Amino acid sequence: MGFNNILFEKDGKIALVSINRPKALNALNSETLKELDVVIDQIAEDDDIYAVVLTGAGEKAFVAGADITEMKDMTTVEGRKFGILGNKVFRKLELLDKPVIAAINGFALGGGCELSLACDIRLASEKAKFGQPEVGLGITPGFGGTQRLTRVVGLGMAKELIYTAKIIKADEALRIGLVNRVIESDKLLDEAKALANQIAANAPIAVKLCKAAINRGIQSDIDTALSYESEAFGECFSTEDQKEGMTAFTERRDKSFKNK
Ligand code: DAK
Repeated sequence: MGFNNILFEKDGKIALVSINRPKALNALNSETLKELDVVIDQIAEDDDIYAVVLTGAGEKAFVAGADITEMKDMTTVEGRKFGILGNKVFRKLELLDKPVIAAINGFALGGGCELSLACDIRLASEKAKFGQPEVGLGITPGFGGTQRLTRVVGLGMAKELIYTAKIIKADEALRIGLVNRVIESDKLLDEAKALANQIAANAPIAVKLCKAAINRGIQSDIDTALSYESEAFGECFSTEDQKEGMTAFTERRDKSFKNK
């Protein structure tokens, strides 16, 4: 399927997805959300993709939020439909069984900040700016901001960002733990791809099980969470890659994982 608002390419074992509406600062309209939904399904079904980099096309924005022009005149029913679609797509991304790295190259506001929060790892360029401006528009964050931001930066910091609607720069995002690191703008994509390739060099099923255990465990009490880890650990022993990883170690040779 061809996309109007998304660029999708494969590079070895990684996929690069770019939200591609630079004239609207990559704002998420319904069509873009639907295309993102399709691309996530394609990635999920492709056994040769081990990790994903998600970024925004153009110089200025990762994603400047949900599309205000489209939302402005929505009826209650349309607004609800739009919210359900966005939440479904963001959750699908969060649950995708491959790690997703957000390469945040500019504005990540509202739904854009929330999109980065549905990714596993956030890398920011020096030009990146973050915020949840929704209350200034008369709405609440609607794509998980009140929940995922709180889990990443903590209660006090999330409340300050959401209640004030202020926009923070990359260095402040790093200080509060919203991003893992800040990178020179022209090196951002290469570093994000290098990180994705570093992940892709490991056993993909083990990485997938780690993602599921972390994501499920963070919402559970410690005993339940540790049981997820035990389950995941046990499951690894049914894979060829576990045999390969350990045999390669004992034979002192390079390993070759097959995603099996
Ligand atoms: N939507 C639509 N168009 C946008 C946009 C957006 N979010 N952000 C920017 N654009 C468009 C601008 O209208 C402009 O288009 P033209 O006028 O050239 O046609 C073009 O992108 C360039 O923008 P600017 O001219 O404004 O560029 P500046 O450098 O001057 O300013 C800016 C950049 C990022 C500071 C500014 O564009 C801005 O403040 N943008 C809006 C940022 C924002 O407020 N984002 C949050 C959107 S609200 C829910 C579900 C979801 C949500 C809420 C509820 N439910 C489930 C209930 C999510 C809400 C949001 O994300």
